[in-house]
Amino acid sequence: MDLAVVTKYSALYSKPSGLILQYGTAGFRTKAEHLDHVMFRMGVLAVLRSKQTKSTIGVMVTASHNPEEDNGVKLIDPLGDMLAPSWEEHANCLTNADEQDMLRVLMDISQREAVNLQQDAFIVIGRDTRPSSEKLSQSVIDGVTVLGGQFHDYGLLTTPQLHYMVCCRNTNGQYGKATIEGYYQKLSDAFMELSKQASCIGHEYKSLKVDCANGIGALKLREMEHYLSPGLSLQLFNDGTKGKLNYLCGADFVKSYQKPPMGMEMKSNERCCSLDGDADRIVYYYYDVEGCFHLIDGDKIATLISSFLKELLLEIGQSLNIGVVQTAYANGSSTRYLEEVMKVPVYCAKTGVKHLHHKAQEFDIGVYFEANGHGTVLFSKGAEAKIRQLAKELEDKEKKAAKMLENIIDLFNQAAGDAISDMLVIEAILALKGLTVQQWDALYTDLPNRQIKVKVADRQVISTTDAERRAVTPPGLQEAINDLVKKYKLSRAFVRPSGTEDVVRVYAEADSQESADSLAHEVGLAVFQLAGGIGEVPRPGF
Ligand code: 16G
Ligand code: MG
Repeated sequence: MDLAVVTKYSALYSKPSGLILQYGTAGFRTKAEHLDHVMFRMGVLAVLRSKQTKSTIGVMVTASHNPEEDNGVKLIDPLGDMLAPSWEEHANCLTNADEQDMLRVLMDISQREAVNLQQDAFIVIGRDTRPSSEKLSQSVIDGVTVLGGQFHDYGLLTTPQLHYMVCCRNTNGQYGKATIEGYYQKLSDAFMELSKQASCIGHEYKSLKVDCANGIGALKLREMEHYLSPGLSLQLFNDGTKGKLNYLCGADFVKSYQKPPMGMEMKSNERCCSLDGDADRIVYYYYDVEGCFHLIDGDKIATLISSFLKELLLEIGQSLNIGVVQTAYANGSSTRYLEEVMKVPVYCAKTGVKHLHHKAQEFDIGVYFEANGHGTVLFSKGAEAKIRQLAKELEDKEKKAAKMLENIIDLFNQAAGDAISDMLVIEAILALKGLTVQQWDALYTDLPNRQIKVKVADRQVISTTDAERRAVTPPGLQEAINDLVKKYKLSRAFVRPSGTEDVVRVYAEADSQESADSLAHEVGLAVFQLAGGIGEVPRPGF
């Protein structure tokens, strides 16, 4: 490796002075024009990680649900999962190093991680549809090649598709073929097999309206459509031909504002869903006959999926342990329903997919979803082998159930939560159980809730414990929250510093919307007073 060349190239991607970025819950994210040096350096870092693990590493260029002008990057580890925390630290050091220190930091990381610089490296790259993404992914490629890494540029991909490719490449194709056709084939085969089991698929299960957030999901669903025919026909909205990415549409918009996306034609009781800008999140919704909007979020998706899995496990007589992982944002009604009605154990993890994913790996079958629609199901190696064996050995009804479970294993993207794969699982389950969207929604009623943001001088003065459900600092804040919560019925509230925005997030739920709004406001005021608030605390509902 010629270090002089690294220095020379690095200078072409000079870091804007004073810019400090953090590898947050989902990688680096900021305005696209500030990211050139980050991309180059993440290309370099991916090569080091690949040399160290002797595996293919992924680099995804996307800022997910953020505005079109933003961009971002994240690295994907060998099993298709998120980058290991110690390497997130390396990513911070390398990205924030001044130009003259960049090479020293690079060598320091190599030494600390015992990277053999002579080892081969292979990187796969994907990008979303943002206008800035193509150029930025070229900067990643420059970073990869300057350190002598080999690469394959998949071009436009959803984030979960790149996770899938990395997983396939590092498991010798056992997980699937590392091509876009391989991905479509694997998912659609499993979906079609499942659909065949639905005794009489009514017309309502054959079509679905999808809001694609004007993003990559639209392109990829168009490509996939014919693989799903005649099982499911998709009507795509916000497909990127007219509107702006994530603008007044997409899963984040629908979940945050509890309204339908712009540009969607919805008739009452019609099942609709929204993906986010990189298609790793999904929420469902419908209008009832009175014109009232109903959101079906990640919590209800987890409930539908885990109840279906539990039924199948009962049929095949297996006591594989199943656990559901949520975050503090999960609606209290969903947790109660899962624990008390469905009798499945529920665990709470910190916000951010990697924390849920990690926890879900502890079970034979780990179902994880954030309320915002990120999630998937993980099957342990043992559980998967057992199910595949039973699908061969069992007979009649039991065989059918085991085969369905086998198809479900193949239909989930176990490398990462995937809106396309989740959508197909949900569609299959609804058809198999003959459930309408209203019946699904009626499993339980969400407790009214409210989220607000409070600006403070330094959000890091807030630290939390117990999976973000209790504040440790500043002193007195948790006591204040406890006193406020006592004033309302069925109430709960917590605060946490955001991992993606310079704000403190406040969540409150209670027996009525007025109470939830008022509790959120009061907790916001406590944060403002005790944590150095700036500006004003939003007053929801007024
Ligand atoms: C990121 C996370 C998401 C989390 C959100 C929280 C991934 C892929 N994405 O988008 O899981 O819900 O951050 O944002 O991990 P916040 O910290 O600003 O509330
Ligand atoms: Mg996303």
